[in-house]
Amino acid sequence: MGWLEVTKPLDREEINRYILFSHAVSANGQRVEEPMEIIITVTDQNDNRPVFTQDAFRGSVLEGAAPGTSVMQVLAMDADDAVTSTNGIVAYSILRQAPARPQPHMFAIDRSTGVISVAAQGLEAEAVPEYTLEIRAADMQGDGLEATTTAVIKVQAKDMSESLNGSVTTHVLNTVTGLPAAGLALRLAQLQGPQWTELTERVTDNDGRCLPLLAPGQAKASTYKLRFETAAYWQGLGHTSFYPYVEVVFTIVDPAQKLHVPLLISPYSYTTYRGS
Ligand SMILES: [Ca+2]
Ligand SMILES: [Ca+2]
Repeated sequence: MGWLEVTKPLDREEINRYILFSHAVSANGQRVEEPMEIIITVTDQNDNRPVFTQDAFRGSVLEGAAPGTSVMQVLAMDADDAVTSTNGIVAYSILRQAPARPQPHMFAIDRSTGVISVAAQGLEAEAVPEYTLEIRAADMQGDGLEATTTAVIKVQAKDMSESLNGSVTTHVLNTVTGLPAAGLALRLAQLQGPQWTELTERVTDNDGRCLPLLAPGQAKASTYKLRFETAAYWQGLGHTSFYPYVEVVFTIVDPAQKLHVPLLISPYSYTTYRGS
């Protein structure tokens, strides 16, 4: 019987396997058997913490992106064994989101891949142009040594100024709450001779917006009337309104331009202006 002893510390990350050839000899030095191969596998110790491949990761997302949309990926390497142990298996999590608006969990991260995706609705470039996430990576599938990094996510505005030339759009804001007015019906009509001809009918969405009343290229040099059913909207909220409806009459001179006609309403007042 013979004992093998290590003469200095072994590091799996340096050499993970030793192959020894040994043979037994008799007391007088005679070979008594053929050489034998001994394989020694160095069992891993978790002596390496995960290391992010970048100090900060940068990504971007289009505002209004739906939950589930992939945004970016972070990556941490771990030199330890990830095959026969969990010492090198990294798990990711989000520690903090700044700012925590409109709510603190706008993003989610895939534990094993580090892919960051949108978790909630409400990404708006005007409100929050950039988020900073503090990301944690920990080995042993999240229970071991850890490292942190930041992921900076830019929220890109939907720039429709080019594509909406020759269109008419609106949005409605409730000035009592300061929030978009949702579920408000409106209609666009065009003056043709002495008659108003109705062109489109819309209902505002949760952002107080709706599809363009006139699609790009549809506007004509003409007079239009936008009618907002404000009383029905206020009744739906349990209020009475001084104005049964609001009509905004405007003239388009240059049909190539983009025209935005917002309405700001309370039960007792309304404001409109020419936007673009
Ligand atoms: Ca190790
Ligand atoms: Ca490790």
